[in-house]
Amino acid sequence: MIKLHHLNKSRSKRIIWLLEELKQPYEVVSYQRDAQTFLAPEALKAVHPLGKSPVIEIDGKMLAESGAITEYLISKFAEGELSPARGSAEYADYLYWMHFAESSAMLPLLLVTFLKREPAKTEFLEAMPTQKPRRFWGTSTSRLKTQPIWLATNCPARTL
Ligand SMILES: N[C@@H](CCC(=O)N[C@@H](CS)C(=O)NCC(=O)O)C(=O)O
Repeated sequence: MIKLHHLNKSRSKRIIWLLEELKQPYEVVSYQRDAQTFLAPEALKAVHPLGKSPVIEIDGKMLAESGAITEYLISKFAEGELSPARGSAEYADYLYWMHFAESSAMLPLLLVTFLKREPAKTEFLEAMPTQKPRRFWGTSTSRLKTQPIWLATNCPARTL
């Protein structure tokens, strides 16, 4: 059964909506944000290098990134529904909006959210530019040492 590592007040809700829409059985493992910092608890670092949600366990692997999870679940379970035909003009739009949400749109939206908070509630932001990338690169490097083809096997796009 699919397992969803779900953080309260997070993008992970999108995955719950999608799993409901797809009528797939799933189990939720819940994590609560720290009341002061609003960050995820340490326990989430056991399933995601940066301690982020959503993460799903499916087909014997862990998959993070809400966009990747969405695309994977749709390609596996939607049977041609919920996305246009691959290669169609609509498919280009579908990809655009799927990626826009987490790239061009997300940073300004987050900045607006944080700038509205009192300074005392955004102190954790100062640590992020050093801690998160260090953790990300550490995890990526150790992954590359054991699995040089990191992104996927038989996938020319990995070289881009
Ligand atoms: N690009 C990732 C972002 C994941 C992400 O930042 N998740 C937030 C919740 S919306 C999180 O886990 N924040 C807790 C933290 O950074 O400690 C995705 O789309 O899944």
